[in-house]
Amino acid sequence: MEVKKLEEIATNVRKNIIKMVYNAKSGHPGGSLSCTDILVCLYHEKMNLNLDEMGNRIDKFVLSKGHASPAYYAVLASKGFIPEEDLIGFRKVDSYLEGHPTNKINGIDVSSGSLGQGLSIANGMAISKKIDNKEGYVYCLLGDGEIEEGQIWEACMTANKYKLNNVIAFLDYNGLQIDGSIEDVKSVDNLKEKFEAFGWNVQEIDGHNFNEINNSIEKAKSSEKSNMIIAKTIKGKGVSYMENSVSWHGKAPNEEEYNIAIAELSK
Ligand SMILES: Cc1ncc(C[n+]2csc(CCOP(=O)(O)OP(=O)(O)O)c2C)c(N)n1
Repeated sequence: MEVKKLEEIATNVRKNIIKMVYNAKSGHPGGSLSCTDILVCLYHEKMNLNLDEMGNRIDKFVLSKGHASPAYYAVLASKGFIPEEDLIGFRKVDSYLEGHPTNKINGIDVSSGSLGQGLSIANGMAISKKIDNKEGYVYCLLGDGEIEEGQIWEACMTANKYKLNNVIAFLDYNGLQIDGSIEDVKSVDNLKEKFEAFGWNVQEIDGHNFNEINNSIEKAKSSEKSNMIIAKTIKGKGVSYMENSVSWHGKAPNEEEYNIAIAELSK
């Protein structure tokens, strides 16, 4: 697909993120907007979403940073897993689109939201594929604040032990956490060297550049090791007053802010 088309899809996803969070009066816009381009590239360009003879999806995806559910739901809607008109029910009591993803939703295999667990689940899926000699990859999206959880590093050791070269993880490296920068909360510096020391193949890319996202996945597929793609991103990407601002981690825009956001994304 042409980059221009992917960008159009991503812009529509970003508008839906803003609409969902505004309508719910709660949710996480910043970290949803930062990972939008990665999700769009995965679902519209790279993942094999067909089912195998046992009814399992060939490529799997785990949203470990489950609070980015608005981005996930909007991308699933853009692929037809969820009716787009259902998005407006996000976080409402009578809607199935809960604040964090559940595996009751069409297209979602893993419930998430408690940070730190997704990579371990992805490993399990990848080991299962190896045992059954199944094709396909397990993609996992992590937050940079999330990797301050110890379980992530245990999962890195596990993936290396079992030589899980069918795991392709993305780190949404936006530099911000829930209430400060990742450096201030618990510094995770020298990330490339850290993941390499855990036995992973590591790439560093611009997480808003579709060509770089695309190429990094192709390179990962030819690696003998588990893959960590450190994607430099901007928290709140696409909405000027949300960009690089920790205050938009988990807050809904008011009516005026909503109108500005939609106008900016419509330019
Ligand atoms: C185990 C656990 N502890 C705390 C939280 C609360 N929490 C939600 S989002 C978040 C910050 C995550 O930061 P990051 O992974 O960088 O997310 P992003 O900036 O990409 O939104 C925290 C601490 C949680 N969901 N799970």
